[in-house]
Amino acid sequence: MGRFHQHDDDHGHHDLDDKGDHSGYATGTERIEVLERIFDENDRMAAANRADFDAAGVTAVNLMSSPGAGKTALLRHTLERLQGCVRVGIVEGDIETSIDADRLDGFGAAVSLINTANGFGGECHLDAPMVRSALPRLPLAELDLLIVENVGNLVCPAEFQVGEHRRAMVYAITEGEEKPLKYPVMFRSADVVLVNKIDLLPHLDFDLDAFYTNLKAVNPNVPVIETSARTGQGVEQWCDWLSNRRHG
Ligand SMILES: Nc1nc2c(ncn2[C@@H]2O[C@H](COP(=O)(O)OP(=O)(O)OP(=O)(O)O)[C@@H](O)[C@H]2O)c(=O)[nH]1
Ligand SMILES: [Mg+2]
Ligand SMILES: [Zn+2]
Repeated sequence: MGRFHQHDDDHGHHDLDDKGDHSGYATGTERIEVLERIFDENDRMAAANRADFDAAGVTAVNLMSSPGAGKTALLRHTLERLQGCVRVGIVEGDIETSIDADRLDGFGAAVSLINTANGFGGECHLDAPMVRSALPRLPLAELDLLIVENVGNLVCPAEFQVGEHRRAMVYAITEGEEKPLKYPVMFRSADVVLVNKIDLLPHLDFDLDAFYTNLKAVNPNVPVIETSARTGQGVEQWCDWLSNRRHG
């Protein structure tokens, strides 16, 4: 039984004297207050991060997706393409391992790794304090663009600002057409959606038109770029999108 266990009695109220496995969230109101406090603190830290990015002339992009949609694979192409013209920093968020940080090494970008299992309770998303903890390892003043690869997760990353100016979402066509309807929060909050693994289209029973209809239902005007980390399709357009969002 978890934190929100309710007694199955005919009074329909919590027995506050019962220690049981309750952990203090006796009423819905208290729970909302706790959540509001967490989000308030996060928003304050996100504002501090954004102020640091602005002071350094850095545009920050929060890159989010389900696990395995292709964030790191696309970032490898991105760094390769931008190398020499845009000074890029990466905050790489993972629960454990430096696998993705290692994959982004060697393209001239400064990479700062956050493992959430290392001091952040193994969280399944990045929040503003975590990103803040990664900033001292980056030469912010020497960067134009900071890309935060969030933890692979289609739900809670979208609930936490990390100080980004823009949000980019990678969606892979292997995930199913209905995902914008079932998991609307991230799709709704995205400033651009990369429709990735487009090279697999001939091999799948995937209805691209149905996906676009569903995406439009939750985020009508979001720009879309069809991409493939296999063939490099769409990477140029994506890099243009990133470059146009850089500060002067
Ligand atoms: N065919 C094809 N495979 C892709 C494409 N993009 C990524 N992949 C493959 O999909 C797998 C996952 O890609 P990653 O780049 O690790 O995905 P990710 O979103 O960074 O994953 P997490 O960081 O674990 O959330 C890898 O095996 C990639 O090679 C694509 O456009 N086409
Ligand atoms: Mg990755
Ligand atoms: Zn989470």
